[in-house]
Amino acid sequence: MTAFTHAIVRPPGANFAQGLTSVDLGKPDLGLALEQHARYCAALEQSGLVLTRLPADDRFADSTFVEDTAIVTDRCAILTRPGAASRAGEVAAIEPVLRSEFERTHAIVAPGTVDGGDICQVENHFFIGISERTNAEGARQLAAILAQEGFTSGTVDIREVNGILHLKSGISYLGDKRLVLIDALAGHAAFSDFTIVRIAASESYAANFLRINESVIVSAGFPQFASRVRAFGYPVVALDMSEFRKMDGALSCLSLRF
Ligand code: CIR
Repeated sequence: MTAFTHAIVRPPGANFAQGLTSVDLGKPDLGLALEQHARYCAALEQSGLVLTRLPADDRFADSTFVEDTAIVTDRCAILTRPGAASRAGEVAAIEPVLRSEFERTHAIVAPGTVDGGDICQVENHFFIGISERTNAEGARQLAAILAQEGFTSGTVDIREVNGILHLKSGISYLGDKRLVLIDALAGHAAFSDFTIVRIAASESYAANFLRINESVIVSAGFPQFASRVRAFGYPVVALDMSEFRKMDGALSCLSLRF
């Protein structure tokens, strides 16, 4: 399992509620979102990570979802080119930080688009989701960069999978060869080498979680999944993500971990 020592985070800004969303869960409460973000940062620190805390950036309503702007690995960082026009400027805003933290950076270029939320790392392999945000050309460029850095990769087309924005809305790696998947992805040939942990349809939001060093950080409110993770022997930390969920966000979206 990849060991993590650092994470980059950015709190939501004053216009957080004006960001993109495809769900109908009401407007987020900024005060509560900031509290939830603070608890998220504390949980990352308790898992052993040193945080780089960027200031809120009111130019971009979705900029708290820093995960989409880059793919960070133990060898390099890859700047993405987000698929939503309103988010394009977020990459330039984070680029200086990534250039200072990483010796080597690469970038996805037009006409490729990639959102970091579509990229799921499992040891030295990357699953690349083709979605409404990540196109085939972006996936091709990313696969070539990853190969150059000594990683393998493969694509998973999620355009026909209902209810998920990004690949990682439906899949996370628990470690020890266990992949947690929503039902719609469980039969995909790309995952046949893994022990599949299926997530109940009623708990599908919980499919996005964070395994950080020894801990597993899950979204609060999904007791079946939390008890399964505990039964595997991992310590579980549950965080309320209600305000980020209203904007299509989940645990992984709020940080870049390396
Ligand atoms: C968006 O639609 O781009 C944001 N409102 C949510 C992004 C969530 N990011 C992620 O899953 N990595």
